[in-house]
Amino acid sequence: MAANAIMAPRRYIFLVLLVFVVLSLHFFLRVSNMDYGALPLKSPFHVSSSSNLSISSAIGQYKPSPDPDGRRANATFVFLCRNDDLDGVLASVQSMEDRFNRKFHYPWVFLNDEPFTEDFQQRVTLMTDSPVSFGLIPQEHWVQPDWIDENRARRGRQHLMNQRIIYGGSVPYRNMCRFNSGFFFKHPLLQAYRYYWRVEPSVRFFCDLDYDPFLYMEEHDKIYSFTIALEEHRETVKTLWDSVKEFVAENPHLVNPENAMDFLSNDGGEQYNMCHSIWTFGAAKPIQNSLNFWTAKGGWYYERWGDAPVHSIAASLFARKDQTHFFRDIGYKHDRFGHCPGGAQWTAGRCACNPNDAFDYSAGSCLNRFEALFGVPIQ
Ligand SMILES: Nc1nc2c(ncn2[C@@H]2O[C@H](COP(=O)(O)OP(=O)(O)OP(=O)(O)O)[C@@H](O)[C@H]2O)c(=O)[nH]1
Ligand SMILES: *[C@@H]1O[C@H](CO)[C@@H](O)[C@H](O)[C@H]1NC(C)=O
Ligand SMILES: *[C@@H]1O[C@H](CO)[C@@H](O)[C@H](O)[C@H]1NC(C)=O
Repeated sequence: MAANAIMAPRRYIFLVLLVFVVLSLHFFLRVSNMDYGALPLKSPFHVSSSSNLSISSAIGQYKPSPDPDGRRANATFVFLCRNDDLDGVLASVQSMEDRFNRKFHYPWVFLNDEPFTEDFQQRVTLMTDSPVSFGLIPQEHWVQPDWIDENRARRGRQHLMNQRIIYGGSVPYRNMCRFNSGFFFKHPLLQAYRYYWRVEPSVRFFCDLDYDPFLYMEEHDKIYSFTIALEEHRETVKTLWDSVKEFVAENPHLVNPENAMDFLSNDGGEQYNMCHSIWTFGAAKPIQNSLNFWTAKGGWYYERWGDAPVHSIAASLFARKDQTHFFRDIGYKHDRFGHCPGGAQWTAGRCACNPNDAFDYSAGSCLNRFEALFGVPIQ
């Protein structure tokens, strides 16, 4: 296990610099106090430190927030990926920088279950003048735990393969889902932040974003947000809802009285309707209290629970419904799912997408159920 950080304060407004120095120190102390193993790093960006962690300065300068009052959210991008994902990673980072972050300068955190190569780090760092850090995920946050009954897990994988469910037979995909569900925010590089904007390889951001969605989240007390809401493959979450009911029965006080149960269930909570949203922004809060419970169920391995249903369910039940936000103005494409704003938002954002191509109200989308929470009639 190891983690390494490359942080990038150089010069600029004294305050920003100071905050950054303090933050860097904080990271450094926090990280170097951990019992992590050595990670060989020979990148030209790296300066050896006294511990087994290497800290270095990224190229470029740290710039102030474009907010008139200089406000900035306590937030970062988080990008889980493999070395082989490099091309898609560069495309995503460039798209984000072009449409949003070249003005806002939020930091980037890249995480991997294997050490990032020097080539990877160098080429990614070139895409941005914001601070960039690369971290290694501790084994215990990634691999299938020993207590999982492998025979049962194998039967589960075989079952989903027989049903031809995507990633049905994949263990790494399950590791990824478990990590994304409840472990990513435990990484030392992410502990310093409250909000995360999750980015994946080969995604595209279609529209200019001229305001700060992180600040929007913070100022409006949002804790979860999305651009795409859809139905899950039923077979992958067979026992998920029973687990939810069990947890709720044991912890009724954690359920928010103003919850979004009607997004998840068409019958008041008896059955799960498979609706979930793919989280874009999130805070760790909704999932934290229930994480040990989910973990103990082993559903990530015995079935193929996705991180999106787990996050959506936690946010929908443990937070107020108005703490989940649909970013209608963020044009986004991930695989075959896309969201494109319409009308004035499309024009204002100079969006490079066709509003008619949006998945929003197609079959399999759950956006209408989300909007119904706020009184919009289901179409
Ligand atoms: N480091 C690492 N990252 C992974 C691994 N598997 C998946 N990821 C990352 O996890 C994210 C999602 O994985 P994908 O394989 O792209 O899954 P997808 O088809 O996009 O599926 P969804 O995101 O669930 O819709 C991407 O950011 C991947 O780069 C892995 O084994 N190791
Ligand atoms: C640093 O790494 C070396 C070699 O792997 C190891 O022997 C040593 O215990 C590590 N030190 C710390 C502080 O982790
Ligand atoms: C940002 O949020 C993290 C996690 O909640 C917290 O530990 C940290 O103190 C916050 N930082 C600032 C500058 O508010």
